[in-house]
Formats: sequence, C-alpha cells, structure tokens
Amino acid sequence: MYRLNSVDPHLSELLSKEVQRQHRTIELIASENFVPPVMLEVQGSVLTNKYAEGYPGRRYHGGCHVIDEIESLAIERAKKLFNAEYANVQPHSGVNANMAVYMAVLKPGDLILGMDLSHGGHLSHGSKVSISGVMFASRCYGVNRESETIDYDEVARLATEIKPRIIIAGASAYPRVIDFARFREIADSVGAYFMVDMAHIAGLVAAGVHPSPVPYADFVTSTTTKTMRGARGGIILCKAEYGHKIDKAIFPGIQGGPILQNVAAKALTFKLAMTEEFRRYERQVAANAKALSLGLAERGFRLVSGGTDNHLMLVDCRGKDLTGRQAEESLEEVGIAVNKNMIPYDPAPPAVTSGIRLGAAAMTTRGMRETEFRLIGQMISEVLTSRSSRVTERVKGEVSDLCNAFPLYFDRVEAAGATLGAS
Ligand code: DSN
Repeated sequence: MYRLNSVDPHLSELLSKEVQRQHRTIELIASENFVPPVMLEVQGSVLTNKYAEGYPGRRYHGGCHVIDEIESLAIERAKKLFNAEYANVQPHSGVNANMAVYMAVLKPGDLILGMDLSHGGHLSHGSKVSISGVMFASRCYGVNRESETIDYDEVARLATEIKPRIIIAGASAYPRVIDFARFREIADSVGAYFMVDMAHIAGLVAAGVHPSPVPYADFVTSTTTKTMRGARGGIILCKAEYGHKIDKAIFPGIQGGPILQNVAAKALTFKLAMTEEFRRYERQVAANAKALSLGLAERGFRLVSGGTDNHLMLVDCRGKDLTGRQAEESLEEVGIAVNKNMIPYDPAPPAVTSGIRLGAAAMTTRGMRETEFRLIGQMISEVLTSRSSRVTERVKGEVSDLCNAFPLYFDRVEAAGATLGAS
C-alpha cells in the first residue's frame, strides 16, 4: 500500500478507500466474502510473471517445472476435497468454466435446459443475453408459483418435451437444497448430459452442509470465491472419461495461458477448505442465514419459499411498498450492502425488481454469529419500515459500531487511514 502510494498516489488512494469501505460495510451480497490475508499474498505473487499454456508436463512455454507442481497440487487437492475423478483448475471464472463444458460436449445450436434467470438461475445457463444463449438454443425451467421451489415434475415434463442435450442445475439466487439425484434421473430419462454449477454453494458442499452434486453430475463447475472464500476464478470437476475434452475446451478452446497466481491461490483455497475450521465456518454461515431469515420473517417480511436452507435468502420488498432498487439504495445509505434481485414471477423489470438478495458468508467470516445476524435483521427492518432520517442516522451509527467490533484486515484498514489522512 505504501509503495503504491509513492508510484501511483491516485490508485493507492482508491485502494485505501475500498479497504475502508469493506471494513465499514455490513456486506450481505451473497456472492461476496473476505479471503484470508494469505490468499491476497498468493494472488499478488510473482506467479503473475509466468506464462504456462498447456497442462502440467505438456506446456507451450519453457521454465514451467515449478508451475507444474503448483497446478498439480491444485488439481489433486480439488479432486480430494470434492471426491472427484478429474479436475481442471484453469478457468478464469465461473462463466468460462460453464462455457468450456458446453464447448466440450455441445455443438453450436444444441439445446440447453437451465434454470430461469428471473427465478434464480444464472446468465451463463442459457440466458438470451449471454453467449450461452446466443451460441446455443436454450429453454428454461422455473420454480412453482406457490411453493417457489423447483418443480421437478415440471422439469421432467419439459425435458421429455424438448429433449435437451444438457440439463443444468445450480443457481445464483435459490435459497433451498437442490435435489441432484432427481435431476440425474431426469437427465438419464432423456439421454442428456447433466451439469451442476455449484458456484454459490461450493463451500457448503465442501463442508458437507449441502449434498454434493459430484456423484450425480457429469460436470460440476464452480467459482472458488463466494462460500468457498478463496481464489478469484473457476474450476471444473468431471468424470474421468470427459477429462481430455474439458482440458481441450479450456485450452486452447476458450482460454490462453492460465492466471497462475490464481491457480496457486486455488491450491490454497482447497487446503483451507479441508480443515475443521472451514467446516465449522460453513455450518455457522447456514445458521446465521437462518437467524437472519427468521428475524426478517418475524418483522413481517415475506421470504421467497418461506426461508432458507443455505447461505442466502430472497426478500420480497412489496410488503413494505418498496422496489428492490429502493431497498438496496436505502440500505446502502446506512452501510448495509445487498443487491436488488428478481423474485420468481416478478412483475418489475430487472433494473428495478421486487426483491433483495441477502447472504451470510461474508459477515460470518468476520466472526459474527446468530446474535449479530438477528441484530442486522432488526436494522434492515427499521430502515425499510420507517424510512425516516432520524432512524437512518441512528442505524448508520449502529452499523459503524458493529463493523468496528468485528474488524477486517486490521493492518490494511489502519494503513489506509494513514494514506487517506484519516485519524
Ligand atoms: N452471479 C453473480 C452473483 O451471484 O452475484 C456472481 O456470479
């Protein structure tokens, strides 16, 4: 931070502002988390200097013997952690991981069946505005209007009718356990490949808090961020028989050289995820999400599907006469970060929405437990219910006190204060 300050004071100041923002915010964006400082160290390491197109033992650049060891370590740890037959740790992101699976087993124009984005799915599962929906034909399944959970009979009916080449399970905003065995049955009944994108729940899966898709799916993709609390990037796990096709699809298919500092950070991510501390953390994430959801429900908020089994929940803001966008903005004003989110059958457009998505992963990393999450539920309720400046000012102070009681990257925040000239 100090060295950057002398080379590029402007950028240094922006980084300082961001670390302070992170420290001062109650971060409830469900895809975010705080990595341990040692992860920042690896991601900022000299590995950024190296090129290593190809795979361990078969590279297109020289000088790769150390890199080969690092990538092999990441691969072996990924396989062990998730009990997978094969792993590719090179995807630059979750979307790239998904694209590589499509590239490995589909031809342009083949039919994808994925979860509706507006019901909690992900853009890269066939949305018409994503390359996955431009290059491939796509249809989507949603959730049942009453239960707001996946209607597996409806997925089966649709699959039988349209005969997709691949069926995708996995979501960005689905608060319930996904029945991977049932999806496998459906895929088998129509001769489709079965892929699971477990990006949001991967940490819960690693810790045994959510059932694993690995025994059921041909391909499992993920990011190593979010509940995994690790490296920026993606992975693909698959049955051994598909390994060669997946490797070819990543390189030379859709990527060049891997981002090696991130590959190394993935190795670290998997090591940390094998610890009892990590398993305890993930159990606490689920317990905290439940505490927050119960607190909000008790205060009159309607939760999509009635609650949560995982790290996130969707709150319907219409009961408080608010759009998702208004709720997001009001909460941001007091230092609580959430994102507006479509709820199933949402009458509002995506830039407005009727809901907000809240996740527990990040603030659990900061050490908060059920008591603090109940308090956060109370703050959210007060801000969204009263909407008076007096309440806003009071809650701002409470947010600040709570953040200071659970500090983040203490030395960096202190240094940032010095850079910004704060006391
Ligand atoms: N889909 C984005 C989210 O869940 O926030 C990130 O992958």
